[in-house]
Amino acid sequence: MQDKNSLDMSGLGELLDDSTANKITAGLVVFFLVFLGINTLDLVSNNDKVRIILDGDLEWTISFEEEIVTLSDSVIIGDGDTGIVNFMIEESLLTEGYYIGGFSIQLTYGETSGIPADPIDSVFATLVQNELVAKWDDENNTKSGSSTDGSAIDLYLRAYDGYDGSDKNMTGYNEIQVLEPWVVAGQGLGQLSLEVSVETNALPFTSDNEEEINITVSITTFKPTAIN
Ligand SMILES: [Ca+2]
Repeated sequence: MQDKNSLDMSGLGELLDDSTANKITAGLVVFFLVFLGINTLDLVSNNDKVRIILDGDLEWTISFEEEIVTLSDSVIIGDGDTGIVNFMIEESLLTEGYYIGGFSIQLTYGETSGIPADPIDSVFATLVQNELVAKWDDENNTKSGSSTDGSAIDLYLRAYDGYDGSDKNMTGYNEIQVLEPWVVAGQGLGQLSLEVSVETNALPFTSDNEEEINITVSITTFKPTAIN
């Protein structure tokens, strides 16, 4: 009677000894080499893309759509007096998706005494630094000005860090990341406060003791868009 185990063993031994086993092994090795090769090629061809994604250096252009929101007021200030004119800058002034870039403030006046040949008065204006969220120390600011000839006084206050309206080149992973510096909420909000003084100039024996000042605040608002 033949041993069943020895039969199986001989069969296994045959398989192992046989070149078939070597062929299978060689086949597997070739398969893995090809597999590895394909993946290596794939990695090499994708290397640039992979590197760009990992380094986050996709190039983006941020452009800005602007909307100007205008507020105005007028104030009558006596000779030698200083008045305060306030403008509340609230989120409700803004179109959804817009941020405040900065404030251009213009003060204008004429001679309102009604006295013929009454010389024009002098006006002085200063932006009062307060809790309003702005770049108070920005080099582009003009926080005070004066006029002695009736010409307009132009002031400027930057609200948003780095915003000047021109396109910006950014690098980053995606749109959300590159837009991040341009969607900071709360910039420019608060009370915009102006100190305005008047010194009248009058003809002898006439009374010119006040002047009316018109103030226009143009708020530059912007909506950023990223394109790559
Ligand atoms: Ca005058």
